[in-house]
Amino acid sequence: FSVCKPGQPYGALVGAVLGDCVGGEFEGAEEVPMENVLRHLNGLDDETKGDGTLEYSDDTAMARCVVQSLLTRAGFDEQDMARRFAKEYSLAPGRGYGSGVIQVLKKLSSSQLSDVYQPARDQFNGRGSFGNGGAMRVAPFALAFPDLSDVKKYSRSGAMLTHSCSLGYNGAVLQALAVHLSLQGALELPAQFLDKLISEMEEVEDEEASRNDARALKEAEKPFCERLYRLRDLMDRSKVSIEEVICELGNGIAALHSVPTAIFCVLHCLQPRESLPPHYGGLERTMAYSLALGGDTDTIACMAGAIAGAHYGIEVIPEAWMKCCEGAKEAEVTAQRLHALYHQRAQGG
Ligand code: R7I
Ligand code: MG
Ligand code: MG
Repeated sequence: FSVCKPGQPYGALVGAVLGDCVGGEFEGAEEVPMENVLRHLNGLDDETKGDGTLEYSDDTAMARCVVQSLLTRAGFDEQDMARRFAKEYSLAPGRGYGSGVIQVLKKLSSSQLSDVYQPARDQFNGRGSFGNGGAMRVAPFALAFPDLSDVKKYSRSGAMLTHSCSLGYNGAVLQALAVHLSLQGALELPAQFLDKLISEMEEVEDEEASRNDARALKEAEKPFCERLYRLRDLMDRSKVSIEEVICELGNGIAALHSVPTAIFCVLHCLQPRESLPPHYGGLERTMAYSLALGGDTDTIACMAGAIAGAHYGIEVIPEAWMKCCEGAKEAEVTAQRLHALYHQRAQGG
């Protein structure tokens, strides 16, 4: 494995929190003019606003549980993580959770539960959820484990605590891979980054369970791979409209309609774009662009923020943004501790 630059792991977790907090403003909006996005983002510089005025949602609430569980157990422990999800929900149920996952979180708090994966399997007539709730909280897995195979294995299991449909948990695997590769500097070569994601997902989606789910839901044979190929076509075009991105990749609450989209936002914003202010750096461009897509903006910006934050590092994050977003400072501290876990594992400790 290669080693990442100092500020990057912090950038990944903080980027995710910022995306969730700033994206909440437009969640569910069908059309979001770029001028509204820029007005919202400019407003963050307003000194008169208090600290943490933009609250985080379920995306960050669950990611915090993942971080705390990985740190406390020094690795993945499904019982502990499930307990933390349930407890967090019972303490703060109003963070905007998906309407289905609430049932899982309630069942997970039962002391009689013998299999923590069972409530997720019961969702949606036994097929499990394909929502993006597994993917939105997955970044800490990418930070904690040095081996790609561990990142894949544990991000999948972590997602399956609430999302047992392969179109849900494979989205989490894809997002974790993107953050992990970005931490290693893979976005310096965007075409190879995408090739690597495709070759990994070709293998992931080759599994029988994935093939069965894809068939049952009338999706392509390998749905995430198919989207990644579409993403590559979009990147090759000289001009792409917001409408085309939404049409080809989606902006919805399903992992399939949001994880590839978040990856596209990052890749598209690696360079300056006409529609975005020239003084914006790459992370700010990624945030603004993600919000302008509308739909599941908090989650798409959260996932794009994690990948972009891993690439650009924490140094480029505007201080004013750090201040307004609830949980951003805390994410910086916990990312440091997670990164220590990574080093411990990398050294075989
Ligand atoms: O995936 P999940 O945790 O929701 C995450 C989203 C993020 O945008 C958050 O910011 C928050 O707003 O919610 O929650 P789920 O309830 O598992 O899935 C979300 C929604 O996807 C469900 O409420 C359904 O509308 C839809 N969905 C399905 N619909 C039909 N059949 C997910 N799986 C299915 C399915 O199998
Ligand atoms: Mg949310
Ligand atoms: Mg959302």
